[in-house]
Amino acid sequence: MHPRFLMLLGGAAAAVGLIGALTLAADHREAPLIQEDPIADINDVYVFPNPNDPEFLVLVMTVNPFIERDQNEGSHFSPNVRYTFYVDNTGDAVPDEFAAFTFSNRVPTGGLQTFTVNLPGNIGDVTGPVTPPTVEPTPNPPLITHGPGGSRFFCGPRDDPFFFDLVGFNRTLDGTGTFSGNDGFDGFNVSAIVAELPLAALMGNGPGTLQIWGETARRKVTVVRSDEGQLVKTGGDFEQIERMGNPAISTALIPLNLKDLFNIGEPADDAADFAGTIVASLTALGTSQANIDILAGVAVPDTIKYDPSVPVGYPNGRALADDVIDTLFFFIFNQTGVTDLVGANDKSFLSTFPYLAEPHQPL
Ligand SMILES: [Ca+2]
Ligand SMILES: [Ca+2]
Ligand SMILES: [Ca+2]
Ligand SMILES: [Ca+2]
Repeated sequence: MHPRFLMLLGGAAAAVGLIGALTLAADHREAPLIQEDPIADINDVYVFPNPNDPEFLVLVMTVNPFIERDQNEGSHFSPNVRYTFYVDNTGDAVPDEFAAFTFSNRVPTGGLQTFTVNLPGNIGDVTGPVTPPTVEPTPNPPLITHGPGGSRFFCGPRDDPFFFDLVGFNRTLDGTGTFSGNDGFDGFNVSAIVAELPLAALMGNGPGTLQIWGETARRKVTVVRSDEGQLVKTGGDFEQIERMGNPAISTALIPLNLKDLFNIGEPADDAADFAGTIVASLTALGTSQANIDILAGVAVPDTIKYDPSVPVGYPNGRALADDVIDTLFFFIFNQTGVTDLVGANDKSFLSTFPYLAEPHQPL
């Protein structure tokens, strides 16, 4: 274990290995290529039941990390990127259902950007408006689109629900400080996609535990000159940019030279392609075999597992308020009580759709 973490533990644990270049945010800017592509950068994926009606499951994907309150106008979605939730209900980490969001071009005259999402079960599409950002002190109210079967959708700017003492973590690694409990994500916004879907439409006839992950993909575009001498854009297939299930797995446990590869991988291949790497990272951190086994069950494949018959709480699903980093620390550091001292988001979550707190606004 990194000597600085030994200090945090009062030197109680045995020291082995090094954290090395370990960095940690949930999944914000975690890999070299995605750092240059914030509009397709998945920060986090959340899976939790509607707190007022467990027959509905809420799926959240946040992108566009670290939007400052004065830069809210940057909160939008790319018309060239597809944002997808995949759902496996047969236990093989191969998708059985999906909900894929695509977006219109932004209208320069102030019209609303729109989204289109297919409904799981292949029963059609829903289109609705993206909630626009505003520079006013009060955010625009969330525009909620209702679909068949009680489904609901929101796309737009929100407070980043992730919380973690990122500076304290890096100072710990550098040997210049420790956790101070300051939320490094305090005051930042993200672009959020929230889908609430009937649980029955996702469950199929499988074993009762869902596996869910997010993916971004961009359409390959070719620009050619037509016979008339005009430039014509032709759309090709979608190419995967990033995928994400669990918080911090790629960020913390996949080495830098493999992060881009991990992002274009498929969960069904994770056991073959990345389990050895993840185990080696945990071993280097000093994680015991018993805790490695627990974390492997969470992170390989990199999907969020959710059994609706058990109360939600990471790693069973992931609710907005779950202190996922402390949960991961609990197992990584052998259940010794390492904490970043940040236990909650800087804003209160809503008890009603779209659940995420409203965005921070210019003062
Ligand atoms: Ca990411
Ligand atoms: Ca499947
Ligand atoms: Ca926040
Ligand atoms: Ca924490």
